[in-house]
This record gives sequence, C-alpha cells and structure tokens, in this order.
Amino acid sequence: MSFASSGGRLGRRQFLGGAAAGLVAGTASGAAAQGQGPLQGALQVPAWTREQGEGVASPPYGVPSPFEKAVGRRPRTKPAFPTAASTGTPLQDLHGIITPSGLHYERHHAGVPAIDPEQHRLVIHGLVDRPLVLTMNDIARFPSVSRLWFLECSGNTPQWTGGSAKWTVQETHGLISCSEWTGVRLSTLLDEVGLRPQGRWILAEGADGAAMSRSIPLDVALDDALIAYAQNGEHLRPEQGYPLRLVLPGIEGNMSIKWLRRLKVGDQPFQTREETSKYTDLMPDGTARQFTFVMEAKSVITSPSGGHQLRDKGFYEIRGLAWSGRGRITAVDVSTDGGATWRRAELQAPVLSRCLTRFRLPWTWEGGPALLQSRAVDETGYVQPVRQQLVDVRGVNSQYHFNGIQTWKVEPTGEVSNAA
Ligand SMILES: Nc1nc2c(c(=O)[nH]1)N[C@H]1C(S)=C(S)[C@@H](COP(=O)(O)O)O[C@H]1N2
Ligand SMILES: [Mo]
Repeated sequence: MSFASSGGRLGRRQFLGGAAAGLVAGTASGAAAQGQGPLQGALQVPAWTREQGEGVASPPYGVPSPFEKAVGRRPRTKPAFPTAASTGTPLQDLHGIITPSGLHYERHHAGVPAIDPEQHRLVIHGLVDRPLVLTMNDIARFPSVSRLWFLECSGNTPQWTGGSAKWTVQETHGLISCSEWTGVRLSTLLDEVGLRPQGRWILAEGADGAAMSRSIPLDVALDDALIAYAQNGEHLRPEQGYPLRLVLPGIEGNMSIKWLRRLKVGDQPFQTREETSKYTDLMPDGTARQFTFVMEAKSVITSPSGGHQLRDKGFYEIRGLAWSGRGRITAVDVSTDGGATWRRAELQAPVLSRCLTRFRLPWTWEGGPALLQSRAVDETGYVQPVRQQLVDVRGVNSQYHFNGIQTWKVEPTGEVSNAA
C-alpha cells in the first residue's frame, strides 16, 4: 500500500488493522492470536502459500474463483412464463468496458434453442437475384470483421413512472452489455445475393420457438450490421444466439435477431408482431411511434450504486458507464448534489463508437447526504436528458427507450438507494 499512514486516501483505519484483518483470520496460526500487530500478521505466510496449487487444465474451460459466486445474472422480476424472461448483467461487479460472455444480459421470448451448427442454415431470399442457402462453414469463409459494440434492450431502465428504491444498477440498467462481435458484414452477404432495386426492407427471423422476426430498413442493414458467429473471441454463447445472430450497432436490442435462420428482402416493412403490438412507443395523444430504432445517449454510475453501503468517509472513485447509439461519447459530467453542480469525468481510452465508455471521477464523501448523477454527451451534441424532459415530450405511456439521468441517493448512514 503506497499511502502515507494518516494522510492516505483510505484513511487511518486501514493502517491499524482494517486491511489486515482478513488475512489474519485466514491464517491457521493467526498473528493476532499470538498477540502480534496487524503488519506482522499480514506478513505471516498463509496456508495456500505453503502447498502446491491445482494442476493445469482443471477444468479445461476456466471458471471464476469460487469466492466470486455472488456475481451473476439475475432477473428483476419473476417471469410470468419461464422461457419468456430476461436477466440483467451485474454492472455493479464489473470493470472496464467488456462484459464477460457468461454475464451478458439475456432476453429470450421462447427460451434458448439447442441448435446443431452442422444442421443450421441461413436462407437469404426475396427481392434478390441469387437466393442462397448458407451453412455455417459457408458463412465462416466470407471476409470477417470484429467490432466492439454495446447491445441494449429498449426495455432497459423501466423508470417512466419511477422505480423501486430497492433496485440495484443490475435491476435499473442491467439490460445492457458490451462485447467484441465477429462475423460477416450483412452488406457482404447482400452483395453476394444481389439486391434488387426495389429492395428496401429486410425481414430477419430467428430459429427459436418465438420465431422472433423484425423488419430492418436498408440504411440500418448497410450501416455496419454484422451477421455474428463469435463473441469475445469464442463462438457465440447459446444465450446470445449460437450459432448465428444479427448484431445491429446502436439499435434497440430486439432488432438483433438471435439464432438467425432467414433474411428476406422486401419493398416495405413486414409488420411483424414485434413491431406492431410490441416495441412501439405509445405517445400521450394515443398514437404510437413505430420503428424507433436508435438507443439515445445514456449513462449510469455503477459504483457507488443502489444497494451499496459506504463504510467510511473520505475518498471514493465514482465509476460508471456511458454509451450512445449515435456514435462516440464526448463527455460525461457527474454531480454529487442532485444536478446543482457538475464536474467532468475522465473517459477511459479508447472511446469507441456505439460501444460502452468507462468514466471515473475522484470524490470525497464528507459523510452527509448526496445525490449522485451522471450525464452523457455524444458526438452529435445530444445531452442525456432528465426524466421530466422525456416525460414532457413522450408522456408516461411508453415502456421503452427510457434514457433519463439516473440518481443514486447516499444517506448519512452510507446507505445507497435508487432515487429515480
Ligand atoms: N430469435 C430471437 N432473437 C432475439 C430475441 C428472442 O427472443 N429471439 N430477443 C431480442 C431482444 S428483446 C433482445 S433485447 C436481444 C437480447 O440479446 P441477448 O439475449 O444476447 O442479450 O435479442 C433480441 N433477439
Ligand atoms: Mo429487448
């Protein structure tokens, strides 16, 4: 530890025993038991250093430390139907910008199908010159690209009418994750089949029991869309669409059809269930906005956040994530007084388009009440709004696309809760 004994960021307590307590307890012949100080205690050779560790390749596919068991995906509510469910990413437990594949949020409308890649086919037909049936081997032969992109469900942050004070950031914002996706650009496959001039919209259909289907306008399809077969360096996880999925950067997650089996080119939208009765935004005047694709700029403080307990006054690093479906994040401002004053956070490089951006800001908690907020700005100049600004335009009938500023309330006791 590099801090001077009393002036350090962690305060005096850690240097007199706080930090060493865990180690002393973990040592068979604890120094404390022998009446030594915490420094001597921490310098005792622990049990695990006195013996050989586990051998290599056990198990062949590595798993997290058993001490990290508490870190996991969880549903916010009990689903009405077990296979039509979602689980959130534990944002409060993660660092940097990449979501480990096993913690990528999940949203399935009819569960996770078990697809044999040997038997899986992608059909491309409709208004094309040369309809194609592709095997996974065929798809793997096309020129490939990798992209770091976030994926966010438009139902993330269901706080149009406020949320529960008990919600953690996993519950308010967990339906977002960020991966490196690898696959073939959709435009590469469209070149292969030869798009007819009347072709304007593309139906994408999944092979799951929901046969999830959405219509994609041509400009979105040609804007770097990926037919992905890999995620974070390995094949897609079954939950993420193994063996093949669409990934549309910056666009509501619902459009990124998993277990992709069919692309049909048409001259107009196909008006599937998911774009008529669902995934539309009901406005105050009773009309509904349809095809609201882009995920607008948004941010959230992940630490400290709902459910956390600050134990000591003094130094904290406020950490969080920001993103925009329209490009790069250019700034994140952080307030600790509910928006009265703002300070600019540091953005972790590289800051990538339509990717998560990690921000950090040093903060000294004096022990009083605080309201922690973050506000993202993207390269179009768009500034993340407060809830009232959203409600003024869109009312509170909507379920989707809530990107308002999040507030975490810190009590003088150090308890942190959702104040949205
Ligand atoms: N075939 C199919 N694709 C699908 C879905 C689905 O249920 N079936 N869910 C959609 C929704 S609503 C979202 S938010 C994303 C979730 O992707 P993920 O589970 O990989 O996070 O996939 C989309 N693609
Ligand atoms: Mo979603």
